[in-house]
Amino acid sequence: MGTYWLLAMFSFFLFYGVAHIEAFHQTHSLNQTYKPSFHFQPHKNWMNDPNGPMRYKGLYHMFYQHNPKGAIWSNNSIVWGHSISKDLVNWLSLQHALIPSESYDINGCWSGSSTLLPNDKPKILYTGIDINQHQTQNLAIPKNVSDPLLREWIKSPNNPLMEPNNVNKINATSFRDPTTAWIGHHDGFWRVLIGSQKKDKGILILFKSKDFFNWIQDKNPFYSAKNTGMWECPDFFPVLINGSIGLDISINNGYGIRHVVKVSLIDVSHDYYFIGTYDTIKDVFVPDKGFDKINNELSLVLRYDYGKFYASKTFYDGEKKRRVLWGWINESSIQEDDVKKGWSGIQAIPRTLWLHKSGKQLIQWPIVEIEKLRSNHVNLHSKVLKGGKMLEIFGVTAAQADVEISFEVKELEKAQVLDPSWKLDPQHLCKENGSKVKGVVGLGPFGLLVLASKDMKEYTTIFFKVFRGNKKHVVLMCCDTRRSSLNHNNDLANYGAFVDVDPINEELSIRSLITLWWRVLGHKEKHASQQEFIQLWQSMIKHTFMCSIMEQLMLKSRS
Ligand code: DQQ
Repeated sequence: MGTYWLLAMFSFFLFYGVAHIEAFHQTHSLNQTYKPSFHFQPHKNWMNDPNGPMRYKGLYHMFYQHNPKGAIWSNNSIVWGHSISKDLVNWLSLQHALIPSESYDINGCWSGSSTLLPNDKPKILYTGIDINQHQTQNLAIPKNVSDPLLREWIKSPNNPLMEPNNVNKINATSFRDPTTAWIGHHDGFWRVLIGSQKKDKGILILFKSKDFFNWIQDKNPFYSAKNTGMWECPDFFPVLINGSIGLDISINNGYGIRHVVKVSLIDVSHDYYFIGTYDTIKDVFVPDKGFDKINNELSLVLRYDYGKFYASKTFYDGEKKRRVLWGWINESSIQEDDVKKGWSGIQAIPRTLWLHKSGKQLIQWPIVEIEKLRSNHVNLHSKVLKGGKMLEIFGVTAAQADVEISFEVKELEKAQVLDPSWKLDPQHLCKENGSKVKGVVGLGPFGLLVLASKDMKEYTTIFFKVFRGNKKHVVLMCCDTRRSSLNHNNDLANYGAFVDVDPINEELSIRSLITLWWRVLGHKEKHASQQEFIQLWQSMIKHTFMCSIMEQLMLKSRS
């Protein structure tokens, strides 16, 4: 069996710190390709956005954008794949829920959402690409609501329900991805948001309906911002000011509730969110801090994730009273390699989502069910890490590991002073302070090397660096994939963000979920066929996408 190495590293700076690590791992003896083993994905072929997740009659449903004909994106054959699960971890794949069949969706059934109407009546709203390549919004309902698997879906004879025309002047190729609908308790109207753009202004268009069939466009956009381009896959939901319990979208306003809008910006491929107020009378969203009006500085807006994570969507899990977040992680390989390995795209491990007690950001944490996968506990307590040294974590040789590590940092006075302009480009700062960069000064980098090959030619680095800011210390967190693969055709980016932790009073913690098939690296690697190599590289890179900055930040902010 191949061996992976997990190392705690402390490079290029001499001082003492203390690390505590906990890891749980599991091996699989299945002789499969090197796909991730616990991330949601179809058996084969292309997958992108998560669509219409929900819980219905005791089962979780997951729909997704899928090309059943191949491992790359297709302009005219995207369907809604469909799977069900009892625990959000183990999935059973069902027949496709929606396939292109009518003039209004013949070129693709694109993203959308599900809404549970009163008395447990699920409905899907989705975008169809019509014969003219225009984007239309359509309804589908289950053929048999007493089937908990909801295997068959019927498209409404009233479709399309919303479409661009000469009167509304909606941009016909930028009108897509309906949100889950919610009901206004003061007027009984259903409401839904559709992502759009007008020139370079991103827009959320609001439509209202009494009966879910006839939808009228509201005169005001629900929210918009200049110079942001097309807003894809919007999401809108309430959060509690105090507590981690999730709320149904139709809760409307009330004491102790804030609202969140999330938009996926096609121009930069990132998901941005805003915490704000939903004005139910004017039917608009007012963010506490929106896109910066003056210089439109996107880096100042909150993101769910600072790695690869796009087109995300949440749903309310009424059974467990939580809001769960799904997000798509795209491949980093070139298309030729995706075709060879026969698949492309995974969903990130689902995360529970709630408002931080400061009210200024959201908290995310992998769903608790993931912990059921833990076995073979490995513990390492209070090790002193000296500058420039690496500490191997023995006992974690499996390709799946759930790692939690905390660093207690000493000698904080040695932290380098932060130039305020650096705050705007943490990614660049991560590159400059990477683990193998010569001449790095200050406090760090220190962190984890994961999936390290024995000869140390390949590894992925997740590290912190502490700076001295104006009034307090500032912590940079990075995930560097530049050495994750020897194949330089892959996208070997490095990711980074400043995280809101105080290194004086808190430990710096990371949780890292590694979920590959088991049989790679070490001796095996040297004799792998080209096909196996491609898969190996993929799998390695895949891990780093799970090195989500936000997930790792959670470990401390959660408490
Ligand atoms: N993907 C879908 C669109 C959406 C985009 C098409 C976002 O509906 O805007 O597969 O990744």
